[in-house]
Amino acid sequence: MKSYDEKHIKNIVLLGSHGSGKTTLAETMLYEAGLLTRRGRVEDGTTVSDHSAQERERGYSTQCACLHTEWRNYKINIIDTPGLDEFSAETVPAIQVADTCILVLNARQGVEVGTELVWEHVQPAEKPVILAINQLDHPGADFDATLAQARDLLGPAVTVMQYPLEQGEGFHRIIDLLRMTMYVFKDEGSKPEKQPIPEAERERADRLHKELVEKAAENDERLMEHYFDKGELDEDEMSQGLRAGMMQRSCYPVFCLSALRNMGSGRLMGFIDNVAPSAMDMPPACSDAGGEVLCASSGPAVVYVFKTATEAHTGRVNYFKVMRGELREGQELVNAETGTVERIGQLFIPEGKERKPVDRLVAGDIGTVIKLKDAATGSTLHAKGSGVRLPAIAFPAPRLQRTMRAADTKEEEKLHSALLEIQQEDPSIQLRYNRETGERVIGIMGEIHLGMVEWKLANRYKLEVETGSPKVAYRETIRKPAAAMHRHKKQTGGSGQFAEVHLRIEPWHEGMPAPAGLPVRHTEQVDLPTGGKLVFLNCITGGVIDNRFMPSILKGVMEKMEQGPLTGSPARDIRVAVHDGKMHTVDSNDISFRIAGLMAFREAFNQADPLLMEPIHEVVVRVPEDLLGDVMTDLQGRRSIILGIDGTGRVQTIKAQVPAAELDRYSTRLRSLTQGRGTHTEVFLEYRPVPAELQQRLVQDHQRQEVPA
Ligand SMILES: Nc1nc2c(ncn2[C@@H]2O[C@H](COP(=O)(O)OP(=O)(O)OP(=O)(O)O)[C@@H](O)[C@H]2O)c(=O)[nH]1
Ligand SMILES: [Mg+2]
Repeated sequence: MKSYDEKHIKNIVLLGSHGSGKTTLAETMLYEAGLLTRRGRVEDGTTVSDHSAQERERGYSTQCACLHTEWRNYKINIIDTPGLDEFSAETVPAIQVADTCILVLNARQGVEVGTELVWEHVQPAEKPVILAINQLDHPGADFDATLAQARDLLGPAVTVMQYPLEQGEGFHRIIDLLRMTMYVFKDEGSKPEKQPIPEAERERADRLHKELVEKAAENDERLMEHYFDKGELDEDEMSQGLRAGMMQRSCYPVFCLSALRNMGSGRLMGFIDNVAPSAMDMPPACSDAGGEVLCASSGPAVVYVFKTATEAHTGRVNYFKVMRGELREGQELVNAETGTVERIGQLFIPEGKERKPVDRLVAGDIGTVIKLKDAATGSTLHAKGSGVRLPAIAFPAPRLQRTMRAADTKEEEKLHSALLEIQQEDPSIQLRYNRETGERVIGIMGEIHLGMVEWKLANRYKLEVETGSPKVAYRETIRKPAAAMHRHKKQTGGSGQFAEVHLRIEPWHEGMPAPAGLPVRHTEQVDLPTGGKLVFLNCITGGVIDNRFMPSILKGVMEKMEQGPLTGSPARDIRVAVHDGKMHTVDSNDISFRIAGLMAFREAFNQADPLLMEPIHEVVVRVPEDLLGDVMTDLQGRRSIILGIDGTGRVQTIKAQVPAAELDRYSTRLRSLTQGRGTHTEVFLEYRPVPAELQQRLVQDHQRQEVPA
């Protein structure tokens, strides 16, 4: 393979909703570039990009794949990403290393939920964007509607470069407004014939061409003057103006395609080759410290890891972009996060599942290396002494929480380390141990994502796991003051126990006045580990209880608050005033007062109109407008409060507040309600009282569990 410098490398990422045709387009690009003599098909599992066993089994992409072509004087690195939102941990980092984003729209579906979600990842990256309206050969294709929806979502920067003369089965001609020519494709596609624009189309094509010239001119003053002088711009001038517009993101060129029938992809490649910016044209990356990392082969090396995979027989494989400098085998780089010194082994360039050895990689290029010690997705590796660290990647929050444990308890340790390794590949996975419920909880993006994790555990680590619904994190508190006393007495020979505690409890709130009629000798404010406050007052007079036993009483109270009297859920926001008691000179000790404190608190709690509270989540659901009704009905059946509905084009967004207890596996339900076209996010909002009848049922369930059968 020829060697390319940073001026002649272009990195493009294919983005778009599930099934929009990205993998088919990538395959067609390789074919157009002459790297394939035959195009594979997604359905047959024969594409270069969808190479993993899982992808072949499922018939869609589950991870990003790196390919490359040589097109005229450029090396074009192509990153094909999975459209399913559950795999956005693969997509987000790929956007970081791309120079241009190709947003593929399915002309059948127009702007989809998946398109909106991808767009939310593209926007903050501030990268040039090209729109590819694909599947124009499909009977349901509607170019104008798709274009209008794209304008709704992306705004006036949407710039028409081409339009199809027909759509559906008969699709085979494209009017190109930059070259003012008509491309006519034979059935099998590939190299089109160029023909003059038919008379019947002249008026429309001229009008759109004029709009395009003005769009190109507006991005560059010199061009604008030229345009005012001559009233026209030639193709090169327009290309300059369009590139400037792409860099300023005031211009998103729109191309027409049928990737499946290989119509239009050659022209798109040509545009990428002529107009899209190279790695070197891109603005410098910003380091954490605010420094600039210019894409140039001179300067100390900086490498950014955007993908990590674990392969059988090879182990860890890191995919990276050289952000600055050059990389050679044997070089030593420092991991900016961990400080680990990594010795770079054999360098490769990725080609789907294959990789080709190379002896050096220049700035702007994409490569892989195996067996690094602890480089993970999002890691920055830099030359010793240069201390550059690129910003960490913000991965989307998990949408599904499941408990996970090894089917064989002896394998818990093994499961723990296997999950940590899988998390290195896929940082969108969240792992936590819930001390309150004693559960390991894994946060994933959805059922398919969970299936991928289980597949890796079973196939790579030979681990069988059991998953379940995490317990809802209820909280308990009280609604009115109450008082109780408890005498703990055990004086049946040997060391006795004696303690008597009288206490008063009240609902606590910030700024509440001191308790009436009680002298407060000492106040202890406790921020409870499970949230909320305990305010513990020593109101003892006359030394009826020695100060040294107050911490014991507090311990007892906290023990009971940890597992509240109602359902064993943590209690919060209570003020306890210990105002009287008795002690015994010999038999009073720590344990006696702990028990007396615990019991007195429990008795008072049960008389204080105890309340069970449940976590309420703020939920944002995105659905195609034609499915809004079903999704609303389902949501209304979950004790939700609908805050509002709004939307752009065909995607509607519902904002609601829903009890967490009603959201178990909601992402799964939504997937089936919307055939995978809807998605949601949820964040904890606050605690609210549980409805009385539900409280009763939960308390009874708890009591049933408490009383051994
Ligand atoms: N008619 C028609 N079908 C197409 C075209 N492009 C892709 N398809 C079909 O659409 C389906 C999805 O294509 P993919 O290339 O897997 O789509 P994708 O965007 O990679 O999907 P994800 O990997 O899930 O993100 C396949 O059945 C393709 O054959 C096209 O231009 N026309
Ligand atoms: Mg795909």
